[in-house]
Amino acid sequence: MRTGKVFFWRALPAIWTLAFTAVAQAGSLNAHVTTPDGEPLLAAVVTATPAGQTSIPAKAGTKAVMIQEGKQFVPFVLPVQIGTTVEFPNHDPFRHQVYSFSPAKTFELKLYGGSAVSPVVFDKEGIVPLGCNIHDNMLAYVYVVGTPYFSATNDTGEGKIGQLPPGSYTVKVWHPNQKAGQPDTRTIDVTATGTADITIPVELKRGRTQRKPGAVDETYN
Ligand SMILES: [Cu+2]
Repeated sequence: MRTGKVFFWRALPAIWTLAFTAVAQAGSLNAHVTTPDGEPLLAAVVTATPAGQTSIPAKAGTKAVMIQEGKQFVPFVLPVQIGTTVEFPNHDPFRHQVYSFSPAKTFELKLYGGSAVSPVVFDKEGIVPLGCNIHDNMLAYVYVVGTPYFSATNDTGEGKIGQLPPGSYTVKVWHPNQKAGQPDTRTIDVTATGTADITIPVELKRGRTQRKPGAVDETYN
């Protein structure tokens, strides 16, 4: 017993070194996205792109899910990395017919219920607004990004990105109701152990409010 204790204390520095080596390879980014008035902005997408890189494709087999439930898409904004396969399960007891006319991905799913529908591969960066031919109020966005480092903000406006290898990154924020033409990128340096904490104000289009998930946004037409 005594020997075991002595061994533990002697080994302690080595244990600490191992623990820190394991976690010290990556930093993180904690972005706070707000309106110009300081209100937290939910459903904004924060991306961090390593300096000098563009259009990094997702690993083969990367999947994401856009649900239809209560005549709504869930989530309202789904960020995915280029090359991701998205499934569109219908949790409602009636059918939906999902489509997009966007240049980044034009598609139309046949009228379907349950999971009886083919997944869609998003192979081009950009904004893909989704609609339903049966329910005009249904609206959501797939936002296709060219980096593995992204996050959608929660209801406190926070977008957290972990596992960032040390280096320089271009940070960008996007929101569907964002006013055009505002400077929306900045450069940050991520260290091996640190968290980069930044606040990004986003101006919304005139008359547009931020949409709460689960509510129909009457201001968006
Ligand atoms: Cu529908």
